[in-house]
Amino acid sequence: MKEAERGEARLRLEQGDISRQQDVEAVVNAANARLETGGGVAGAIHSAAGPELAEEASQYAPIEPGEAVITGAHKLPNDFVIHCLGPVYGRDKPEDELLARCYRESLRLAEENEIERLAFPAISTGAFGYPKRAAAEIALQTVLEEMPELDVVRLIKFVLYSESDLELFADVLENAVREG
Ligand code: AR6
Repeated sequence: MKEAERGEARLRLEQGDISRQQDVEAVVNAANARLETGGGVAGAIHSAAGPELAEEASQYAPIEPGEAVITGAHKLPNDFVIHCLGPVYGRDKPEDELLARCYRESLRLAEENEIERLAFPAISTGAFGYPKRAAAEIALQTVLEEMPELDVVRLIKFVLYSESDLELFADVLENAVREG
């Protein structure tokens, strides 16, 4: 299952590169605490946005696991970047709560900034080592729970990098919707 609805909001799973999303006002960055460029999502977002992104973000650094901050998107085809620091698996605890907080905080910032459409990557599932299925369960459950409460956000995309990650998220979404 690649789509679900709750209240007036729609959730959609796609395969792609988070730094090339034309149809959303905000993209979420799987950030590091210093809000600098890095590998994976952060590397793609910072290199597409240009050095002004790190310059703007530096005023908010360092951030804590589970925390999110918002900046402009500079050369990206979006208006905003929401930078969220996910937990490092096995180090930042309780990791499930910290990961859920990332998604909730990002949605809260989207609402505050009148963002109707945003895209998430699979936070913490790369360099930070969070097992993908467990991370997908938390990500999708948290977003599905929040969706009925949203006043502004209408579209939440998950942009997964590989076909196999897309299939994994689709399987987890089907189970989450079936279980209520
Ligand atoms: N678009 C969408 N997803 C991607 C992309 C992309 N361009 N590139 C990788 N992924 P990661 P984390 C997937 O490591 O685990 C950075 O160096 C990837 O396959 O980006 O939260 C930062 O500076 C994986 O499933 O984020 C931090 O230090 C997922 O995105 C640290 O890594 C997240 O992988 C953050 O680690």
